[in-house]
Formats: sequence, structure tokens, C-alpha cells
Amino acid sequence: CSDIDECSEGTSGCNQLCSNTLGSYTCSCHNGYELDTDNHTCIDIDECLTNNGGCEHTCVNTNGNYYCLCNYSYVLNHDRHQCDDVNECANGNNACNHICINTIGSYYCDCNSGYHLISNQRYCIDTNECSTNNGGCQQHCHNTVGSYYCSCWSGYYWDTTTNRCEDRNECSSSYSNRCYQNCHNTEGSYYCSCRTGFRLSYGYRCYDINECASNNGGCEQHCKNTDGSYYCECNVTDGYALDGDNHGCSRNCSTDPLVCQQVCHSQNDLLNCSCYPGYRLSDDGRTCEKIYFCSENTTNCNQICTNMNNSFICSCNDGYELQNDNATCQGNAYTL
Ligand SMILES: [Ca+2]
Ligand SMILES: [Ca+2]
Ligand SMILES: [Ca+2]
Ligand SMILES: [Ca+2]
Repeated sequence: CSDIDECSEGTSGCNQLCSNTLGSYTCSCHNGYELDTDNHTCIDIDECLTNNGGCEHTCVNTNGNYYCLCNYSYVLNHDRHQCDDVNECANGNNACNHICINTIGSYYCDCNSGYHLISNQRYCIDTNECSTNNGGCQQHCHNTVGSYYCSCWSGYYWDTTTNRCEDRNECSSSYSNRCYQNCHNTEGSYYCSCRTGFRLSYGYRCYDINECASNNGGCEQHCKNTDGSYYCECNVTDGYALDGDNHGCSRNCSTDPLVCQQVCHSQNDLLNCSCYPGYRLSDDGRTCEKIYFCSENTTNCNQICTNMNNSFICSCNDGYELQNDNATCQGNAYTL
């Protein structure tokens, strides 16, 4: 008798591979399969059940084989088992607006200085630094796209020594203030004033006060306005002179010697003239004219009248004698 080759006759019943032996045969399977307990049927090996099939992340069993899968953001290594991180940032089309930072298994976005991420964590918008603590600025804070800057209020300047906004002394130079006359510096500003005799206008101009426009400047007679002051004048032609208070006017004999030619009497600005003996006041009330008694028919000299300094005397012709009345002449019979 001779051996029957069950494998070539198709009578072995082996599911996959058949090996003839002397007087018998054995079944075997392809890789990825194993013989079932009947020693004829081949069933799939679930490689994932052992050490996850060697897969780093996920093992997927298939009929006769298996394969590995990687989590999101990983790619399968060439060894088909390990998972390598994907560097999303290496792609120029990454989703980050400014800066992409790769991490193992993921990535995140960041922004350039002066910007911050919006809620989608990808796009960057300007940070308004001024909205927080005034940007750290002492006075003005100005937000700009991607940055910000500080400045000082009007009336202040940036002092590079103190690194602070310091008050500008507008009064230190006539070019830095508008004051016509006096300038007063204040913190953050300044104000103007005027000298006595001037009034402030528009906060910086100084105009002369016309003191004469009000109550004649207090002057009794004439008021003369000047730039920054005024003065009083009196009617000098009428003999008035300024009083010691520089406002009142009064006259007396010493203020106008022209009033009276000879003798002056004054009382309450009234001047009265009189004349020396032998003179009389003229009709003008101030000049004096000499009295020639003998030619005025006011004397009663009988014969000869002689003017004296401030009087007259009578005398008689030869052969006459002045009588006791000092006027009448009577013939002297005894001398004839
Ligand atoms: Ca399998
Ligand atoms: Ca900004
Ligand atoms: Ca100032
Ligand atoms: Ca004036």
C-alpha cells in the first residue's frame, strides 16, 4: 500500500495550507491566522489583544492582519507603530494670525507684543494699553495699533532728567506767555496781571485806565489822563495851584503875585488887592495908580499945592501966611 497525498487530492479539509506526511497530513495557516481547535480551520489572530499590537495609540484588528492609528495631531511613523507629533507650525498656512507655538500633540497661537488673542485663540487684535492704569502714563495715554505712547498735558513738558511731565514755567520767557505786563506761573498754567493804573482785558492784555472818566479822577479842576496814571491841573492863569494832595486847587497871594500889583489879601481862594499909601486901586482891581492930590481938586489949598509921597501940603505966596487950617492964605499987612 502506498501513502495517499490528501493535500493534492483535496480530501484533507485544511482551511488554508496542507502538508502531506507519510500516512497522514497536517494543516497550517497563513501569517495572521492560527489553527482552530479542529486543527483544520484557520481563524484570525487578534494582534491587538497582545500589547496593543505594538501600536503606540490605537490598534485596529482586521481579518488576517491589523494596523495602527494615531490620535489627532499625530502621524504614523514609518515603523507603522509609533506615532509622531505633527508640527502644525511648520505649515505656512497654520491657523495662527501672528505666532504659532508647536507642542507635542498640539499647538497654540500667540501674538506679537502689543496685541492679544481674541476668543477664537487664533486672531490677534491691538491691545489698548491705555485702558489699564492709563498705560502707566503720568498724563495723556495714546493708544496706537500695536503700541501706545504717553504725552504731557498742555502746560507741561517731558523732562528727560526726571522722566516726568513737569510744569512749564511760561513766565520764564516772553515768548511763552501772552501777558502784556506781569506773568505769574502756576502748576500746569499761568495767569497775567497788570501794573497799577492798568486793567486786565481778555486775561492777558493791559489797557490804561482813564481815571479822568470817573469823577474827574478826583481832581478839583482839570484831570489829565496818562498811560498808566493821571494827574490834576489847576487854572494857573487864575492864580490857582495844586494842593499838597495833588488833587485840590487853591490860590493865595503867593500862588499868583500877578494878581495884586502891591498888596494882596487872601481868604478861601478869594484874593483882594490893595495899594500902598499914596496909591489907589485901579478899576481892574489889581493895579495901583499913584494919587496926585493936588490935581484932583480934592484939596482945599488956597494958593500953592505941593504933592508929597502920600499926601500934599498947602503953602502961600510971598506976603501971605498959611492959616491954622493948613489951607487958607491970608495977606500979611505988616510985611507990605
Ligand atoms: Ca488579525
Ligand atoms: Ca495698542
Ligand atoms: Ca506753568
Ligand atoms: Ca491812566
